[in-house]
Amino acid sequence: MSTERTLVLVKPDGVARGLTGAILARIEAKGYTLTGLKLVDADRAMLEQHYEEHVGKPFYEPLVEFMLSGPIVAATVEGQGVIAGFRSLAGATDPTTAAPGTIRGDFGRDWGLKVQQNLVHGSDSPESAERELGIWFG
Ligand code: RTP
Ligand code: MG
Repeated sequence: MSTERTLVLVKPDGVARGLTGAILARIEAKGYTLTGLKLVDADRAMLEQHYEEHVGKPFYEPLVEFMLSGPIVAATVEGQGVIAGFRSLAGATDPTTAAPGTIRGDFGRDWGLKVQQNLVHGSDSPESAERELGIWFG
């Protein structure tokens, strides 16, 4: 497994609930390294690029609106196999079904249909990571 880098976002719900530190602590405890970190007020153009794969899906517009609703913490995270590794730490997309022990399983609330409020984002492939890091860290 090679050293990789990935984009992690603590979404507006995670920042608003004061969970940024707890989430970053799990990343560091796992042995991954934070190599970039900032608080960002995203704009629509960035989010349209970030979520381009989801354009046209029913959850797309509510997702973009949610990501505009407050500050986001953006992090560059490096480590062996960190792309899949962070997604394991994050857990399943829907916090109502994410396993205990994961970020979404432990901290995610049952938001009913508001699946977008799942605390974190992590890139899903090396190609996505490079593309997304370009958007958030330019
Ligand atoms: P992420 O990209 O945020 O790391 O999460 P993911 O890969 O687990 O989920 P993805 O399928 O890429 O979806 C991106 C984000 O869209 C919201 N979502 N809502 N049915 C729905 O209402 C729905 N499905 C997805 C979530 O915020 C998800 O993280
Ligand atoms: Mg995704």
